[in-house]
Amino acid sequence: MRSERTILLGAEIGSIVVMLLVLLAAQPTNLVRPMRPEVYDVPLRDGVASTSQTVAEGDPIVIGSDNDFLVQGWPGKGTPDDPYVISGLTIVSSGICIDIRDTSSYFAIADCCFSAVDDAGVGIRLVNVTNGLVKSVNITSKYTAILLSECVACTVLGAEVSACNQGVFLEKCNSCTVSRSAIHDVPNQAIHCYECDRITLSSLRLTRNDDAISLHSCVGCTIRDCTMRDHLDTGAHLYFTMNCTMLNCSVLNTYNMGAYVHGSSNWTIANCTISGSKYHGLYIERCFRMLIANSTISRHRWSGIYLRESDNCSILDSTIEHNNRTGLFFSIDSDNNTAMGNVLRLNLETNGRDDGHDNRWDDGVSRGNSWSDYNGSGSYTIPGSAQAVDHFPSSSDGDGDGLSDWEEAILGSDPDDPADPPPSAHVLSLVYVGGMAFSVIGIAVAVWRVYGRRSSPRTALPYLD
Ligand SMILES: [Ca+2]
Ligand SMILES: [Ca+2]
Repeated sequence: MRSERTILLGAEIGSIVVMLLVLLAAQPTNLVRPMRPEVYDVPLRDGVASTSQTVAEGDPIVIGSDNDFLVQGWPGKGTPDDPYVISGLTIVSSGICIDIRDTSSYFAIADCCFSAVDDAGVGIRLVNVTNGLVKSVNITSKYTAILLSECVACTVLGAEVSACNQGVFLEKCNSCTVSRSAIHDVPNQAIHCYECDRITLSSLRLTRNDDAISLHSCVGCTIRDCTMRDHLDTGAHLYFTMNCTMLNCSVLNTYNMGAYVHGSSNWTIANCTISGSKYHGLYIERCFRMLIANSTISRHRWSGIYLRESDNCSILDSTIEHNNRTGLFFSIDSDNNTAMGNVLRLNLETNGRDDGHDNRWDDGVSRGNSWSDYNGSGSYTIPGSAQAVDHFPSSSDGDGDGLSDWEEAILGSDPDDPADPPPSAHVLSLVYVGGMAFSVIGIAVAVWRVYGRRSSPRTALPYLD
């Protein structure tokens, strides 16, 4: 293949120069226009399937300029509608299997397999590349599977990476995407972004790596619809990053923390499930203006959400349950944070703790949090040196059977089992609810007598239903 390209170079250099001039004249002014949509249409990788290639092994490919695509005879025109295509190759090499730098032509590396016999080298390296697409590749036993450096508008789609030392590494990249890919059994980061801007990581299945996703000194990135599980260290490791979002992600069974956020600000973490880590679920340290919303943080060996030296953060409408230590902890020097609309239940040591200053556990009007250890009357004082108070607490009911978690704790039934309460507990609960109703009616009558008909007594009437 290499020798044919050399002959091509010798025989057709003149016409290539002419073609190149025509091509340059035809280059679109918008260098980051996406390729035609069907180019991106690949199935979601689930970490099991592999691309099957039957082509012969080839030599590494080196492209050092746009001109090299032409010189080496790759099909295509380098445009969004007709990108250069490097496809159907299997390359086994200790070096860099495909090495492309300093190009802005549109190209696709598709349906290829890259590996090494000695776990060395890089599968695909793109340096100073704009408009590159890596699609449906299988990379095993390389030191680094895919390396993008100083790239713009490049996409990795449908990659399967396994048994490499490092998965996909982006440094100083802008507006690049890694999507619909599976990375597993990588003893370092599956995805690592360093000094990147507006990177999108979506629909990734990341399993049995060290860290699943690591962002360091990044801005404006999105992590969406990703599953990170069975990690040797941390699921999402977010270090000095700003203005980023993590949406609809699951982080499960990590050996260290589910997510570790340090020195970062203006993050939104929403609709996420972080569960089953051997340390804290979500550890937020020296951060500002973090928003955690509509998420489930559960079953961690230590605390569910732990803020340290972090200010102006909001934890809203989340379920924080079954953690071995504290459910939600505003620890030392964590000030002006807000926790509201959360369900804090069955955390072994305590549901909440506040050792900071000026943190709010309600909206000051009507909305606080639901607690499994709230008995249904009065306010709820959060343990800790702040002596913070939820002025509008409610009782949580994890299984939705109408008995609060607190009542179930008294009755001895299982607050997570909707089949509860058992018959004996039913009797007890009837006695309990009946007694409460009796008290409520008595109070209501007394209040009515004192304040007259226009006063509407606030009662626990739902218990009578
Ligand atoms: Ca219940
Ligand atoms: Ca129950």
